[in-house]
Amino acid sequence: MFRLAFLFLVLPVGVPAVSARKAISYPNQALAAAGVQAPPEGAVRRGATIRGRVSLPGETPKATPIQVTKDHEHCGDGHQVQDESRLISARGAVENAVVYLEGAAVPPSWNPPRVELGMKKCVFVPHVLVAPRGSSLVLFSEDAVFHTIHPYVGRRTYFNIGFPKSARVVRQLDRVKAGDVMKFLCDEHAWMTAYLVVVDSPFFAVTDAGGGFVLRDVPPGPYRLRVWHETLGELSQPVTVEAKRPLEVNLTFVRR
Ligand SMILES: [Cu+2]
Repeated sequence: MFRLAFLFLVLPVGVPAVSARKAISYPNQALAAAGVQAPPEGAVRRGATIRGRVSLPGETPKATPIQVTKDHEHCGDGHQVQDESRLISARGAVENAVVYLEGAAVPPSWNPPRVELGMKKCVFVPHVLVAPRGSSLVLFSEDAVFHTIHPYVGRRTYFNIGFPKSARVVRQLDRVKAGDVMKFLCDEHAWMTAYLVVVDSPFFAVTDAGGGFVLRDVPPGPYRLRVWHETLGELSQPVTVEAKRPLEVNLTFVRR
């Protein structure tokens, strides 16, 4: 385990520096697609976009693939699965970090989104999720082998559902609180893990392969930007959003 501190940098910019081509969660877009009411119109009209990147400078040894030890005919790719606990590029980009804005008021009429966690070839997909308390969690299996979805909050079992074959189940995230991290295991396959970070904010994302994230339509105001990563730990820093003024926020884990 790395021992880490953090540095940070906030740069107001006119032109976004981070392209967002893959696997970023855009809360407002996702909510719109799900038919969920957006934040109040006035706030959005004056809102700003926060873009940034999460990184860990320096050389990180390439993760060793995890050996599949059971159900070889269904699981993994070539009897291996990727270790997604520290997907860090040669340039230090940190993928699968959760980024969210603390202190952002959730409008009373705002409906939490539905988030999905699947099982494909004996891997949880995606490996990292973020969702507000009260969200619906859609669980599904595409595999013909028996799985369980067994999430823990700390040492407490949240539920344990068996999936003898392809199926779909919906559960509510109503017995968790902001800041809880749910760890998902499968009792049949020891290598299967996933994480869900519970937040109390409508502005959240999971970083892409370039370490990038985007939070759109953030109303003006002071906030704290928080980052959670499975193996690197947590970062946070204050940010102040001004009306229609884009922010670039780069958050950097440091080894020591
Ligand atoms: Cu399994």
